[in-house]
Amino acid sequence: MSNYVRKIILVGENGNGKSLTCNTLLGKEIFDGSKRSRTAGCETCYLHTRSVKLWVVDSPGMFEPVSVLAERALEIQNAVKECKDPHAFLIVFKADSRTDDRNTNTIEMLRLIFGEVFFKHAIVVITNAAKFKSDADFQSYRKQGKMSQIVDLCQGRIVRLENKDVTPQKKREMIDKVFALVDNVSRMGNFCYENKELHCHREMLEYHLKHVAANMPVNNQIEEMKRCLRENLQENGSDSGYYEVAKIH
Ligand SMILES: Nc1nc2c(ncn2[C@@H]2O[C@H](COP(=O)(O)OP(=O)(O)OP(=O)(O)O)[C@@H](O)[C@H]2O)c(=O)[nH]1
Ligand SMILES: [Mg+2]
Repeated sequence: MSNYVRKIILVGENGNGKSLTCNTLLGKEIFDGSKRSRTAGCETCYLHTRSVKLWVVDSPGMFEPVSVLAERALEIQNAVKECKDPHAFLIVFKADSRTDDRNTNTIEMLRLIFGEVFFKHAIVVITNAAKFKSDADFQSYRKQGKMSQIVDLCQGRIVRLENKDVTPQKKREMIDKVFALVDNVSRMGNFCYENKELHCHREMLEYHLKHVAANMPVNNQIEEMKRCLRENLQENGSDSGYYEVAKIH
């Protein structure tokens, strides 16, 4: 067996099924995905069996508490401290998903937390896949509204996953699809996420946490953070066109 350990970080909005997806990938009930539980900080699990070497990081939901987004964002960024050189990020959405605006905000937050390079390693995962009545139903979901732009941003990588009530064989097939995408994005472990400007993102989030007004609407917080990050990156001598190129609206 090779030394390749798949390193995967799960991110996304609250309650979309990150913790249960971790459990599905691990094949074990490690993380609490019960109805009332909310993941509060990053949690890691390393699995080493005869056939699988896997490192999974579960992260807290993106928009809770909503009062100051930067607080959660800093916690989510800790995932790359806990799991250095990750191969892939799974952006978790769910089949009966929310409005386009929420999806767009998720993407903007991920860009603010991890930088544009994040999307080179990102895979869209849609949980609650049993809700799709057919393949055509899934195809129309992935083509609707902002979802198609998000999938394009992730270079077409999308997979559906049902974390409950599926046969072991079906579950195995879904897991294999996720792993195949992880292997593809990481070129069998030879290509890892790295962002030399991550400190600019962290400084911006720390600044925002200290200075943002507690009741500022989410969209205004995001705009404010983008402005601040642009300044930080420019001061750091980074590519100044960064945010103009990256927008998905
Ligand atoms: N039917 C079904 N329910 C799911 C699926 N995935 C998650 N759930 C349910 O959705 C709820 C939230 O799942 P979690 O895994 O805790 O979601 P999370 O993204 O970790 O939530 P936070 O930690 O709060 O951000 C739980 O009640 C799960 O049982 C799925 O594929 N199918
Ligand atoms: Mg969770």
